[in-house]
Amino acid sequence: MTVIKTTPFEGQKPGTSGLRKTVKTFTQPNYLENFVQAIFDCVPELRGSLLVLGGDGRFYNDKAIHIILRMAAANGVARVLVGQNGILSTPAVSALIRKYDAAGGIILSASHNPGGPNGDFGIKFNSANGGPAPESVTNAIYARTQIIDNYEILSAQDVDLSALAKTKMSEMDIEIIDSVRDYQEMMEMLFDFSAISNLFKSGMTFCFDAMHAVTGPYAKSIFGKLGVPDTSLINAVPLADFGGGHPDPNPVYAKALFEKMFSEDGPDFGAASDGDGDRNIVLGRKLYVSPSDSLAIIAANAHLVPGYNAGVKGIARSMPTSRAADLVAEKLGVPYFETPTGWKFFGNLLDDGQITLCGEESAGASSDHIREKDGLWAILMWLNIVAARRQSVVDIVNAHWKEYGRNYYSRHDYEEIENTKAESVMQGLRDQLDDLPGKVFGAETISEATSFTYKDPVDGSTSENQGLMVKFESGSRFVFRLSGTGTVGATLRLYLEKYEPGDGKLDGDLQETLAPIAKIAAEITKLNALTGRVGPTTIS
Ligand code: G16
Repeated sequence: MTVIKTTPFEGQKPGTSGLRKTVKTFTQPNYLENFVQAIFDCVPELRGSLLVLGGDGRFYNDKAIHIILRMAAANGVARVLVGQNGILSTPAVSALIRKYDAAGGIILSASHNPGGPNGDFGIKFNSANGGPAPESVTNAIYARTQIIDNYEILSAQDVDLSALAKTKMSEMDIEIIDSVRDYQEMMEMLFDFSAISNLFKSGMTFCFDAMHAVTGPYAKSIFGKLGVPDTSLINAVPLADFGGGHPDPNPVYAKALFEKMFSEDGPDFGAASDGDGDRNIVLGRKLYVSPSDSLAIIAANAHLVPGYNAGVKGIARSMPTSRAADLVAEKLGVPYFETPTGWKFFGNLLDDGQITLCGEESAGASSDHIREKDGLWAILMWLNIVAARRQSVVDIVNAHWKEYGRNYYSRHDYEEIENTKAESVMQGLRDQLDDLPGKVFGAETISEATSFTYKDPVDGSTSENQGLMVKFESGSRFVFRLSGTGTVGATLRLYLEKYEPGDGKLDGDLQETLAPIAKIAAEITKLNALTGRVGPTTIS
């Protein structure tokens, strides 16, 4: 074991989901090592315990795994489960931590950010409950990185990650495990695989886009078992640079899938997942189900699925996610919660048994089966609901809107703008919050304008400055927030929502319907002038 002297790097503060930086930043000597040592220093429970380790297969994944294994051995970890070829999706890591009572897991991923030598890399630590480390832990890790002066590492040969085998590195046991098996077993427990495979037997056409990211092998195995032909799975081979694309399942980056689904003879059911397999989107013929609606529809139909036939205890959504799921919770008579953006904020509610389902506008949904969002789980949930209701995705969405009303919803992203410009938009709005209520803009009157603060109902901790929200008397609203996952400049997100009751106009054009709210948001914040942009870079 060698103790290497090091000096702190600035900016090793985990964002919305772990530390994400460019590959160039991560591959500087000692950069990864400092952060990993900070994890071992701040989570002493890892000494003598089990650690789960894997990533989404992006560039630098394997090299980072070899470094972390040598550091884990030097820091007294007893045993490590590593996904074959270093591959584990984020939900699979969460499931493994829980199943094998690990003290935690390290996931190497920058999620939906692009990969390759000129792309991004990332590292996240998940705690013993399987979920992203809470802010108390990530803050401690950051503080440690700012004073770190050495790290511990073993001199050892690289382990063969390609063969399923047990081996040792000094005193530490290492097991290279099948990346898919445990996760698939869990899915087979939760869902009615025979009902879903009957759907495919009866001729339902399907397309899943793995975006050359981690879910390729999971999809091949799980959908293969359901009788889906390989030709229905596109971009299913994980590549270190995701084939040059952004593994972000949205209309811009999953263009091939959207074109297929919106074509004249497109498939009945479309879906995609992201870099590390925690996000999902679902599409019907010529219909993209917004993630906010997806959560609501899953919640309204969960009782039809074997793993959830006991009913839903409660539902949580992140603040910028639409209120569609709240309406379902109200009807079911169960509690619902509004949390800040970031999966870690659902952890306490799930651990405390207050909620069964949770989700976010950023293409994330999951349940209490693990402590991460879970892309393939959400897609299987939809398939099971389609099988149980014997209705298409399009019919299910339309029936839902008729029953609950439609929350028209869209997110406008202003990407890679200068930090100072993004901050001036936020500060400008923050300064006006007290004066906005009562102001009239065309047909809309502002009823409330706040900076979102969350008080965790389980541990009482408070998280401030979690986005700026402006609500109207009509029930419409807009939210501004700065992304916590980007690596270049700032990304300003504008979330737009307008509610239309079930007997109102449910088939309006999404962007046209939301245009008046977008216009008010731009007017109040002087958005175009302050950002120097004429419009958003991505609309989803
Ligand atoms: C991460 C978190 C999500 C969160 C999203 C928001 O997603 O895990 O809980 O909703 O970031 O991103 P931003 O801060 O850019 O709006 P992922 O899939 O990138 O890990």
